[in-house]
Amino acid sequence: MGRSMDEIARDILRSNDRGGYTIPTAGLYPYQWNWDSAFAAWGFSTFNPDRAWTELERLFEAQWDTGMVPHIVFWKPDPGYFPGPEVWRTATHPPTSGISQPPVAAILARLILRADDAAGRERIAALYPKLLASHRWWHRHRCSAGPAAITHPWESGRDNCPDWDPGMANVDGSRVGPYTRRDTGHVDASMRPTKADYDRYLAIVQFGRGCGWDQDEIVRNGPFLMADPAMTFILIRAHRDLAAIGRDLGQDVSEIDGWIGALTEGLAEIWNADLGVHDARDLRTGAFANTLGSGAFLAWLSGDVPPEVEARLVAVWDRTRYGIPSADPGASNFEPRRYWRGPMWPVVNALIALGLADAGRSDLAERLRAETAESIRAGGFNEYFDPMDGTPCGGANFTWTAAIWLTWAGRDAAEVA
Ligand code: 9WN
Repeated sequence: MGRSMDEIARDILRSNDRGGYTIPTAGLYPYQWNWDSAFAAWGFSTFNPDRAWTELERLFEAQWDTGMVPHIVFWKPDPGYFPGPEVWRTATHPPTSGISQPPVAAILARLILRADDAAGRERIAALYPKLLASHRWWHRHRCSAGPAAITHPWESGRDNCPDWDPGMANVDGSRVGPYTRRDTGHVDASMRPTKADYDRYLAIVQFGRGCGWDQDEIVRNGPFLMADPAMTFILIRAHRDLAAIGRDLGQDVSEIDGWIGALTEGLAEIWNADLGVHDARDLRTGAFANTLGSGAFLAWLSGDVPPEVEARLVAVWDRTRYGIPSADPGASNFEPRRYWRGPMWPVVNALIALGLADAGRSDLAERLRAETAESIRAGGFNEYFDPMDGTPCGGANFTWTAAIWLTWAGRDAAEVA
């Protein structure tokens, strides 16, 4: 008899384990990534709670003195990935990148704790001040415009989605000098960001490196600064979860409550009245991206979604066969297999479903779970999928797809509730 999907998923987590931290997938992504690791922890919590906490602890070992949790931790050199530590040059130990990634750690830590409170009591008490420092960093360095902003498309975790096109148009990528990409040696180039994207990604890194990763300077004068609805929704939800954890630990959480209030007010800055949803906005020019993709669907994470907004979102979802697309299939720039310019990402669906379930939309949450599960069952534990025909894309044996299978997609409705 063959192995069950659950067994395969657990094996993927174990085989991507590099000794306390988990890589997203062998070859393409050989280091520890910030939000991938938090999802890995959630996955581990279904069969090894101790290992789940270790994953988060390793990630926070790389936290900067400023509170920032970097987006990549370069624990061991690996020539298979570009740009590596020699490009970022952060002067930290361990070497890391110089930007962050969506702060899902508090959201997932709370779920991990809920699953096995006894196993997590001491671990969360030790982690709490570090989580608090990272949230304070987000408030201090990324939220001064009201909503949460990103200083590099990689910071959003949704690298080349159309949301960043207006900000990327301001970036001069013509002077970055020669370099060799590694991603296209692992995955078909047609599924990856373009060379023009990479030139600009590197120009933004070069600016950060040039100012010694001074975050005030990067926000003030860096080549790219965009407000991100997805990050704003995630951060509101993460603040709420952190406050709940803090209250349980007997802490005063009024500072966190203040951040939640400020961010919620900040949402008004990214309301695109023409589109009728929250939308990415270039903070240098004020221009909206005018895109409707999975970022807008994360609204459910931060609270209830009015019926007219829900109708607009669901109309986009109805254009696909397999889950929520990273960009609207009805838009002329939709590319169903090019990374974040259209594909469906199981891990993002899992986050959206958390919001849907909490908002009492278990019908939509179950539809999303079933469509995600169907694509993974048919195609394997890939990084992402073509939302129109379910073709598995990107890296195989992917950690976060295995993790969300074990915690969500592979559970039926009764278990998930
Ligand atoms: C840059 C690891 C990461 C994810 C991101 C995803 C992709 C990296 C890349 O892979 O980004 O951070 O090189 O393309 O976009 O969400 O965390 O899985």
